[in-house]
Amino acid sequence: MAAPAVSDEAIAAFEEALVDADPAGAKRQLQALPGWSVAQLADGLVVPAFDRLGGAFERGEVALSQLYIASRVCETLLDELRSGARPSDAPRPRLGVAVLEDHHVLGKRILLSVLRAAGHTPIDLGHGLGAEALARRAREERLEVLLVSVLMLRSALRVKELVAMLARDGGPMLPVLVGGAPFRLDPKLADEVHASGWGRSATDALRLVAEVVDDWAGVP
Ligand code: B12
Repeated sequence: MAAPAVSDEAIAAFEEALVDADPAGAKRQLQALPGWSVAQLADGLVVPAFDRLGGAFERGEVALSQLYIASRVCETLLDELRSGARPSDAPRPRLGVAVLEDHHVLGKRILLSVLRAAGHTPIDLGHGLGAEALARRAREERLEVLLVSVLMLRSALRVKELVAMLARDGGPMLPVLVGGAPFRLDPKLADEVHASGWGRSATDALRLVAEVVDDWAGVP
């Protein structure tokens, strides 16, 4: 379900608490939205606050160290919210989630939480992996869908290399789904790097996985 709108004031207050490295203040903002899922909090509060922080960083108003601390505070809070979802008995595709090249891990953590809450058992392949290493891990893990998160344009462009490597291996092509800031900023980018699909939010990942799995089931 899409996140209801959060006021600009609430987003600004959450951002301020993160910049001030004030976990209690940040938690108060999350608690002001009782009953919200991790996906809804991500879309409504976390991503907008970090987009604002990214702008402030570009303008030189916040330091890299503040971004780092802000992410750590947020990671801890989101971990506390993790639902106790148990894997479902329904057959599920083998999913892998990774951050290609860069070290921005918050989106991957949210993605993992949302997939788990929906009954999937995704494999966390880590972050900072090069295209070759990731292609190898994907094959070793016999993945059926690979979800790649990237936050830097340079890393996003590497998806093309990753897809080419997977295609070179022969066998059925592994669907590669992508997401992260570069794809949100340029919706044509996913096609340019030959991704099988892209999503704006972690909730989109659920729809995309269902779509690619359906497409595969339709292949004779
Ligand atoms: C926090 C942050 C950091 C933190 C990261 C800490 C951590 N543990 O993750 C730290 C301080 C380490 C950092 C470092 C750097 N950063 Co930084 N960072 C950010 C910032 C502000 C927020 C990123 C974030 O966490 N957003 C919140 C998460 C939840 O959002 P998300 O990842 O987009 O995920 C959501 C969706 O996109 C989606 N999604 C994500 N993945 C996927 C995948 C699939 C398949 C699907 C369907 C959906 C999906 O679901 C998520 C939930 O809704 C961004 C600005 C921005 N607007 O993104 C800059 C930004 C990404 N960083 C940037 C830069 C330049 C750097 C550094 C190079 C800075 C430096 N001088 O060293 C380093 C590079 C580090 C590296 N090699 O990776 C630039 C990149 C510019 C570019 N053109 O590439 C940005 C855009 C800031 C800017 N405006 O300049 N950064």
